[in-house]
Amino acid sequence: MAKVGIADTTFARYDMGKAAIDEIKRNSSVKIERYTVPGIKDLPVACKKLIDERHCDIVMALGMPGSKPVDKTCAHEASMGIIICQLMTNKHIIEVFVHEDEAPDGRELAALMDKRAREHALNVVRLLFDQRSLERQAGTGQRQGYEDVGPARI
Ligand code: RDL
Ligand code: RDL
Ligand code: RDL
Repeated sequence: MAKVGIADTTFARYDMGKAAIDEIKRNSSVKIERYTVPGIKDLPVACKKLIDERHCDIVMALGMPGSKPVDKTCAHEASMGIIICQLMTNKHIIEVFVHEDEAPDGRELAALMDKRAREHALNVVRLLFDQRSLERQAGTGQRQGYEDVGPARI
């Protein structure tokens, strides 16, 4: 049975890990391994351990960069680590970051975090079991959490 790793943080203001797990379970039968760490800079090694030690086939890295400049730097560093981990392990890590300042208030932030986590969870199921469905969506302006932008036309 395929195994999906869920790496998430206590820094985030919404439980995106729970939302992602719920969406994955609704749409597939896979085993889930969860690893919660304090913040986004701790995600790369959590992902690597999920792959190397807990034998996950694919991982989701869920986190919330704060709104201050230091948090944006932190997010960039975390992303670089997550990308390096993918190259080291040759496994996909779907990064689900929601920046705290993407939404005007806590209520909309929670809704955005829930929706982005669920939409990327579906991307994980597609990457595992139905890559052709992603191929069919190529060039269609998909977004996660927001409305899709749609294709540009000549
Ligand atoms: O290793 C412990 C911490 O350094 C680590 O958890 C950091 O990711 C925590 N952190 C910051 O130090 C910071 O300045 C976080 C943010 N900003 C942030 O915006 N989002 C986080 N963590 O999840
Ligand atoms: O791993 C899942 C996503 O994190 C990954 O697909 C990103 O490349 C998605 N993405 C962003 O998160 C973003 O902030 C993209 C852009 N911006 C972008 O400008 N163009 C993209 N993806 O193709
Ligand atoms: O143009 C508006 C948004 O698409 C843009 O701000 C994106 O960069 C928002 N975004 C992130 O900041 C991010 O860290 C997105 C993702 N991750 C993502 O995974 N998927 C998105 N947007 O559609």
